[in-house]
Amino acid sequence: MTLDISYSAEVAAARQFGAPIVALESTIITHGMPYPRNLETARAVEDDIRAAGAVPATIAVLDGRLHAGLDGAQLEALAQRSDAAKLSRADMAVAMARGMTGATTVAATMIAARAAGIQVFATGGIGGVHKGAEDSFDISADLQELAQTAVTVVCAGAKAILDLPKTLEVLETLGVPVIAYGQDALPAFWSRDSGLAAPLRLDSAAEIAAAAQMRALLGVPGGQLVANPVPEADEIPAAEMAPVIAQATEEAAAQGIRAKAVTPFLLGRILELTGGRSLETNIALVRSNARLAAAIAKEFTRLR
Ligand code: PSU
Ligand code: MN
Repeated sequence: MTLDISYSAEVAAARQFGAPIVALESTIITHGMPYPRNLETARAVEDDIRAAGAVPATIAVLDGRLHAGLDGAQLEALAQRSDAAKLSRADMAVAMARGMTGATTVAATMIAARAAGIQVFATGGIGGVHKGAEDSFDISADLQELAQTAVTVVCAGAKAILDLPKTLEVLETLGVPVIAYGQDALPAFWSRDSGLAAPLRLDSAAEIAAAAQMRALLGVPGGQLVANPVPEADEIPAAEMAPVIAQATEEAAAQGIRAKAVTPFLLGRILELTGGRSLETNIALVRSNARLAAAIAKEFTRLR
């Protein structure tokens, strides 16, 4: 048995001609944003990548088949269904064996991207160490995946709902390069500045692609995390987000929200508490990350 990936027509053509490809995750569609903004955003992000001269490959498991690139109808069906599973490293293979439909997290999308030969992937924010992890042990599988799987992940920083200092410590322990793009501070998803210094900084897509190449040449496994600050016009300052995040986090604890449900719950509550403003910022930052990822994908094709 071999892994049979279903490629969309544009991704199949890009693979054939060696054109730049950017992978996209789908949990942000099914569990990160409400319908219909999730669908509009997924389409806009794909168009941003095309406009930047690369090909988008949205990753998902549909009826047990791993897809790299969804057509319009598949994307719409996924965005509309409320029963899609949230698949990470632990569950993707089981979902495929059972013929299930599910969206891929950052970790699962990295696995799929590597299997499809795609070197770069854009998302909003990765998972990390949750606040209170000393009691809950809630640390996203995304962090381990970055240590193992050679894909460059472009995000806007770890989501600010997390314990960012602890997330940085774990990434350092795992040997994951955390690279702020164009600034010294680590961005914090909705905000440009987390108040923490980023361990590394690069200022061009070419350097980011070259660093991935060097890592591979050194024989070091794993990927790299690029933290691209949300555009200034779209940011919500960290001081404004802090009380909202604190309230949502308290509610999650009071309601006994656990495991995979934590991140979707927090994002949903923060959307309500900000009157929808956090969603607009989330959309803007994903689109900005997609444009940077396309530039990096083009540099990867130059290095080949
Ligand atoms: N970025 C967003 N919205 C999201 C996510 C990322 O803007 O919903 C998803 C990603 O799929 C990421 C997941 O892998 O949240 C993290 O979930 P957890 O904390 O359960 O590992
Ligand atoms: Mn978790």
